[in-house]
Amino acid sequence: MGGWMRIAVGMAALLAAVACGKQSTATALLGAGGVAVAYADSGPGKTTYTKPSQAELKKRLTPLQYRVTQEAATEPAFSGAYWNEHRDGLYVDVATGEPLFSSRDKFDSGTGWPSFVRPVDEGAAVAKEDRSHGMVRVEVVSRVGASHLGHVFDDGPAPTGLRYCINSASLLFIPADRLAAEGYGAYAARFGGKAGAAPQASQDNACATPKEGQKAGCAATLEVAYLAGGCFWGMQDLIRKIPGVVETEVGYTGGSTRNPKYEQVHGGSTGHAEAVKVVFDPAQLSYADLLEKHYFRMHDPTTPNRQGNDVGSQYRSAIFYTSDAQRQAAEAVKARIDKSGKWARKLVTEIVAAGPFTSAEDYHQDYLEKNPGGYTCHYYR
Ligand code: MHO
Repeated sequence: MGGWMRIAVGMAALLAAVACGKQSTATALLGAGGVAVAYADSGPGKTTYTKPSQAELKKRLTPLQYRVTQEAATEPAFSGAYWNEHRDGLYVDVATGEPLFSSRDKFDSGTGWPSFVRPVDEGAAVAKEDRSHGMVRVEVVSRVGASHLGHVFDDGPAPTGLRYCINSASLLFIPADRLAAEGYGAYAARFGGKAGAAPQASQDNACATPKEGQKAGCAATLEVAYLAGGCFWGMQDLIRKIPGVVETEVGYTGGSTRNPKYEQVHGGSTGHAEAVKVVFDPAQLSYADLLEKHYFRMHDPTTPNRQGNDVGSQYRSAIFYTSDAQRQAAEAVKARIDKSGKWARKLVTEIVAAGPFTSAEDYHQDYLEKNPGGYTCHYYR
């Protein structure tokens, strides 16, 4: 502990053009050539983190985790596991396990991405210049594994004024009471006692409210769709295979209770629909094509509260849009199919705004992969 050797690489060259248009604290994290500072590998706890090979990472990480940490993709806002995580604990690099951020530095930024005012240790996250997507931003990568984590902006709350805007998909959360068991015992002391007041979110948040003519700083490169069309086992099994789909997850949405369980949804009284959350790459697959070439063909969109033998509002046909562009595309596709005469009856598919999505129990995830030949009523028509 202590004695963190700080090796400044070159002189601190400050870049003028950043997302906020002024010389910023975030930019000051950068050093010459965009390589800020390197730190000797000594710190609390384990110090021997290594980056696994690409082949190993491909095996160990989910496709989304791989895309984000190794290829610098940005997950859709409000879609990840941790933007709404409020428990005490440590966030580590999902690729290497190296400690990155503490819940004690986390705040609700309103952006839909987990946000922190600083890394858990000085230098645990390293700043790099990023000129992709027509913006000049300060990218944040992990120190050992160089995993892409997100970006840092200078519109954060006290005490640092920084906002580390991080992808959930690059993180693994270790709850405070699991630290010792997971090999992070050296960090346990930091979570003793009551958590102090969380930093207050800044009102001037570049991601939530980009300035006129300015792209949103956190610019997601991936998009998320929430689709319901009957038993989610069969829906997920077909959607998973569509080129451009990065990740799927089954769950419940569109209901009136919080954190529903399968039995409650199956009873039909909560109003939830069995749905598939689809993270996809819009550069490979447009939302309209996802609907028109796949979703509307893999189920019968004309049977109210019913799909095959499954009857009940949890089996309704419904599209939960996450943006106005999605709403418009969904309405246009639905009208086009109605007009085409493909179906003898009118489409009954609901098009409604997305709300909370609760992941279904593990045994429902990828059910037909775990149970080949299991029940499904979905096929292309
Ligand atoms: N008919 C199936 C539907 C399951 S789906 C996950 C069953 O009742 O097992 O609702």
